[in-house]
Amino acid sequence: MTDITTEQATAAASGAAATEQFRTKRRSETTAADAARVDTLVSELLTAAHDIIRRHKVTYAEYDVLKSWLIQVGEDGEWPLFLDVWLEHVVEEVANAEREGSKGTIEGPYYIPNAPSLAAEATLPMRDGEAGTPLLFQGQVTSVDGTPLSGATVEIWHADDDGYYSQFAPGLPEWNLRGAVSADEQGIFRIHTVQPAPYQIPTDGACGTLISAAGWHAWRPAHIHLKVSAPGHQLITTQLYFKGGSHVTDDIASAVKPELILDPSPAGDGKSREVTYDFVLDKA
Ligand code: MBD
Ligand code: FE
Repeated sequence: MTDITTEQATAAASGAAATEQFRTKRRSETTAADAARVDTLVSELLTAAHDIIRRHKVTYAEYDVLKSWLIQVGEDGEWPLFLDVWLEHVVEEVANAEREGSKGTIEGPYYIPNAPSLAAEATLPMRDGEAGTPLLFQGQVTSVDGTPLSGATVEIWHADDDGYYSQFAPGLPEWNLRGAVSADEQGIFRIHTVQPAPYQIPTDGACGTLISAAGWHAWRPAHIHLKVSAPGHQLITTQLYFKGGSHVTDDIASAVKPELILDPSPAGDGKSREVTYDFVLDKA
């Protein structure tokens, strides 16, 4: 074993990586907002905080705890984690309220663009003997009118059997369990991977401190992240979960929807599982 594989995953290291990723991937339309909008949104947020302070007679001791905690979120690089776990689901709900095709859900902090390109039937990059039940995830990408979408891309990323994401935990190959699959002329894809494990958000950083101080749990159900796109269509960012899995009904990030739950069946070989899930994209 090399040094790097024995290194522990820490909140601060994954927080720093998530902060860095965000700086490079940030949606460009979000760069400008007009002053009136900033005034409205920030004023209402502050008024809501003022009301809470009055209603609950917040003390100076509590105010100081809040201040130190906010400072710690920044020092641990956990703003991406905090925001994606506790706010993003409502941003997603508002953004995609009018969509007719497949459901989306939050992106979370661990997407990396430009993953290796893979053929329509492919195995995700993984280590020899990668732990976890082998899973064949297959389906077809169509338009809302039913047309199969040739030229569709299925970007996929997920945690390993220990709940770790490549590039956010030490010791994993760079693109482990990440890929950009080009579907065939019929929009069909067949992706061979392993089932991810439930994900526990880091407990040793500021988000972990909040979770234990509030008596919450730190878990997300096992999930596969996807971005599905095709020419002339709206990109869908989504996640898929597993029926009966731990925390499917109490996701810390509130990102589960009934339409997003897979129920894989045993494959013919007796040791793997397979599931079909089709994506329907709205026109651009
Ligand atoms: C994750 O894997 C995730 O998907 C989200 C939304 C937040 C933290 C970790
Ligand atoms: Fe995730």
